[in-house]
Amino acid sequence: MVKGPKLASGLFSFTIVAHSVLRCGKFRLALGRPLVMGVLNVTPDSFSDGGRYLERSAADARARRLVDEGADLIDIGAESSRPGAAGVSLEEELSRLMPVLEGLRDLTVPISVDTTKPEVMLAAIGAGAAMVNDIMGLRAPGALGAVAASGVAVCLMHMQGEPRTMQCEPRYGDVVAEVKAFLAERVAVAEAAGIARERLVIDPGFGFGKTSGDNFELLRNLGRIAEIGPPVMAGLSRKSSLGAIAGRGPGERLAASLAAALLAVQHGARILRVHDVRATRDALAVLAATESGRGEQ
Ligand code: 9MG
Repeated sequence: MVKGPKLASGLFSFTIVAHSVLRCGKFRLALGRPLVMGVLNVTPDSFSDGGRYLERSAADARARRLVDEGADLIDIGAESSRPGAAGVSLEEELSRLMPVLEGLRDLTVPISVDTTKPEVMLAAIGAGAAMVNDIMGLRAPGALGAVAASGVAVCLMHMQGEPRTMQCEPRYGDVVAEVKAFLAERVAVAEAAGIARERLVIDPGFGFGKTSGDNFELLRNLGRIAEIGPPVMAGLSRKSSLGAIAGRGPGERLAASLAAALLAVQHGARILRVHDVRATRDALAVLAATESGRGEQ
């Protein structure tokens, strides 16, 4: 039930809205309000928090802090996907990720694993991960099969090229139409492989083989991506397009990230992938109060 505008009688109108649910392993996440996914990189070289959480104890403490701050999910990545990053071996990725995952089995929110490797997906699901966040949209051979039989959620993201070279010369005719067509095709492929729609999330992949202009064009047109059906995830937090607009380095992009997060929700995003969970929850609370009229009480 959603509170609507005040009527002439002084009473409020109410509308019954059927909100969808994201199936995430043993979890069911209601999508009635925007969800916040907290980022945890157990890498030496991620663009924002690289090197800070390589120690298992530091990663563990960070994940629990993100939950305390209000994260609905935690996304753990053990291979950097920042522009220019080279891939890591399967062994290296597993050795960074698995001890952290094992230590977080008791976490009260779903853990998503940011990986493109089917072997990592399988190991992570075995260790309790409830979601796979794949910047390649399950295009690696074996990736569809690795997740299909499980009940985990999957984020299918768009990327032009690969992290090492993707920002060299991104080029589109119509970025929104091309990203939309790609994601619609990946949703169809995932469903045909047996991954139910209630397990799917789509993501235009801000910064992944896109110019700053492409990113803002996508943000402005997120509603067209949402027309595909599954909930849309937006990951703009601390990214360089925001730094370029605000003239700030990665550690100074909080205000720009919050602005982008609210704009993403207003244009149709249902999940925000962010570094600053508490601040994002506060910003979302202001948006929710504005939209529901709760601020009047
Ligand atoms: C891993 N990673 C980094 N940025 C991302 C984004 O914008 N979306 C998703 N799904 N994953 C991301």
